[in-house]
Amino acid sequence: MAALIIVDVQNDFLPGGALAVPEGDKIIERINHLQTEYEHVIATMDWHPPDHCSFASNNKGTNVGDTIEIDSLPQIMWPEHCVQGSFGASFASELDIRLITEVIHKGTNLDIDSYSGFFDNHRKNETSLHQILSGMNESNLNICGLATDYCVLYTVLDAISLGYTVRLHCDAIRGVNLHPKDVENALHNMEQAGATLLERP
Ligand code: VGL
Ligand code: ZN
Repeated sequence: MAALIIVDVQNDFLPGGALAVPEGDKIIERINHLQTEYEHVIATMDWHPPDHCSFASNNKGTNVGDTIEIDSLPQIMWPEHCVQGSFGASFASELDIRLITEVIHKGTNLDIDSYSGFFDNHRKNETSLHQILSGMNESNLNICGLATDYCVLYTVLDAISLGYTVRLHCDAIRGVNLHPKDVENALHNMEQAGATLLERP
C-alpha cells in the first residue's frame, strides 16, 4: 500500500496568484494521473487567518522577501496568500479532487508558520496527518506539489523523521527559488535525508 500526498496545489501558488510559483500549473496534469496509482490520496492546504504572522502586511516596516525573527525562529515575509476561505486558498481548478479523501489544513495558527504538513515550524503542534496515515496503515508516502523549497521540503523531512519511506515525484513539484539555488539545495537535502527522488531533472 502507498499514499499520495499532494502539497498545497492552491490558486495563490499558481502563475497569477499571490505567491506564484513559476510553472506551478505545469504539474497538475501529472498529479491528476499520479492520483490513480495509489490507494490513498491526501491533500494539504496552506490555510492562513488574515492576520497571519507570515504576511509582510502584518509586520510593520517589513517588505515581502525580508527575513525577520519571530519567537527566535527566522520567518520569511510573504505576500498575503491562502487566506482561509478565499479564492486564492482554493484548490487549483484543474486539480482533480475526486480521489482526495483527506484534506489537511495547516498554517492556521496566527503566531506561527507551518511549512510541513505534519508540524508547525516550531514542531509544537501537530496536524492530523500522521494520525490519519497511521489509521490507514500507510508507511510509504509519495509526495508531490508546491513548493519544492518550502512546504514540499519540510513535509518530506518530517515524514522521514517520523519513519515513513518517502518517494518524491520530481516531475510533479515546482519551487519558488527566492535564491537561485534553493530548489537544487532542497532536492539535495531531501535526498540526503533518505528520500528517493524519482524523475530527477
Ligand atoms: C508555502 C511559502 C509560504 C508553500 C506556503 O506552500 O510552499 N510557501 N507558505
Ligand atoms: Zn503560507
